[in-house]
Amino acid sequence: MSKQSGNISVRAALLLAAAIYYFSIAGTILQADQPEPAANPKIYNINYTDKGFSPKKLKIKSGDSIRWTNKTEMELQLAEGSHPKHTDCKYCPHGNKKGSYILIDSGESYTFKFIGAGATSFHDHLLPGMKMKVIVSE
Ligand SMILES: [Cu+2]
Repeated sequence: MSKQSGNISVRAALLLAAAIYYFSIAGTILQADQPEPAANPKIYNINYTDKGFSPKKLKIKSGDSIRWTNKTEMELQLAEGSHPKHTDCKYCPHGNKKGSYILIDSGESYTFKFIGAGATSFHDHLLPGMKMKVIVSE
């Protein structure tokens, strides 16, 4: 092996080491700057029938969504919080104006994404006995 080719392979090894170091540092910085991605956010289906919500209790993670589908012949007035005001809602998809709700017509669906841990409840504002619970973990 000549002296020159020896120098080239040392240089190449140094460049490679520098590149590995640079990308490992860059990777660390990028990871630190980005918010932790939700691990595989999911969409959970809730059917609303004449018997009420199904399932009636759901445990999900922050970043997951619920899709309610109204399978009744009536409209569903989906409300979070205590009937009739709904102003104590935690996620407040309908806002937190007194008596506000999400209108889901017969055969239609509505999807909402939950951000942040907490426990809450939903009901049909027209039939407030029809209730369900949602528990959201981090
Ligand atoms: Cu209500």
